Amino acid sequence: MDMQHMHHSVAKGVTLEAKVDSVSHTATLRVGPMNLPAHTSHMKMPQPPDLVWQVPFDGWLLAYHPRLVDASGNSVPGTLLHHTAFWNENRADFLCPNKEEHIFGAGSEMTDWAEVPGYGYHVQKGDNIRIETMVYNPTATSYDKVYLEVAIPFQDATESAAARKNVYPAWMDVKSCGNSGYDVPAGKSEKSGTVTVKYDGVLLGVGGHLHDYGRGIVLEDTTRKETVATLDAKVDEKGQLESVPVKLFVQEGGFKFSAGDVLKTSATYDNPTGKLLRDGAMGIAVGYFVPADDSKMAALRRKTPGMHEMAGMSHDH
Ligand SMILES: [Cu+2]
Repeated sequence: MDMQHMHHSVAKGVTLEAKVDSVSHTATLRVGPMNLPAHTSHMKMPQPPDLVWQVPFDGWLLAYHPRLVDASGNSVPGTLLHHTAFWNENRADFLCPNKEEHIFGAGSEMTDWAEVPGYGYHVQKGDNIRIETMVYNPTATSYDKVYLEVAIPFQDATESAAARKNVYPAWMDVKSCGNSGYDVPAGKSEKSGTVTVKYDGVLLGVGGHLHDYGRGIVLEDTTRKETVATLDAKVDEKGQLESVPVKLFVQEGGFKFSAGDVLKTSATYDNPTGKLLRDGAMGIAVGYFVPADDSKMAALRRKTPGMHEMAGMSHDH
């Protein structure tokens, strides 16, 4: 638990339900139920505890389809999700080895992570996936018994289908390798940070994660002096985030990175509230990285999971 977590009270009765359907090859994770009174900020809302999904198979996770639903399975607006983050506690992140491998995330933008044919994120049976969820409710409607549901199509390693190429989720954060949250001042602002790639390889595509009033993310390879992607957010008339685009390089064979390249991520915000929003912002470019030599990535497996707790390097909030 870091200092940020301590500001929140823990929501009672929120559990993780995991269903693995071996016919449709889909794992469905449900976090809930959560009661979300109207007009409640993420700082005031009781938050779910961290929950852990133990992967019951060897294979690949192929895609992530997040949505918010009520008890009867009807859709609830994505704007109630402040943030969710999935971390593989058994592996270190390839860009920020001080952190666990950050394998999936979503916010109000509810970006659907589609399958990239031929690729997948490799998991081993027994891997512990830690799920952090933060909710809020900026709307005038109260919602009861809300569930975060994430459907994850997978391929079992024992299947006859050809093995997949491994992708490694790349989180390029304006806070570099620290906690992702930061204060956003009133009006227009920009924040940027860098991270160094230590492996040769390609980025298959890039999307982004912002919070409300976020306007855009730019990812640059400053070593090559190239802009990798410019992602302009879609916001509503109040400046609340609706979506962040995804740019794919799969057709071109990926955007090439070399070991030693410095990547710079910049996020812009335009906060119309007239107030500084404490811990209100994140700015992360998110992509899939394919290393030129996959065998080098085996060193990222952790022998003693849980070290992050002691180092105080858990994700933000
Ligand atoms: Cu966030």
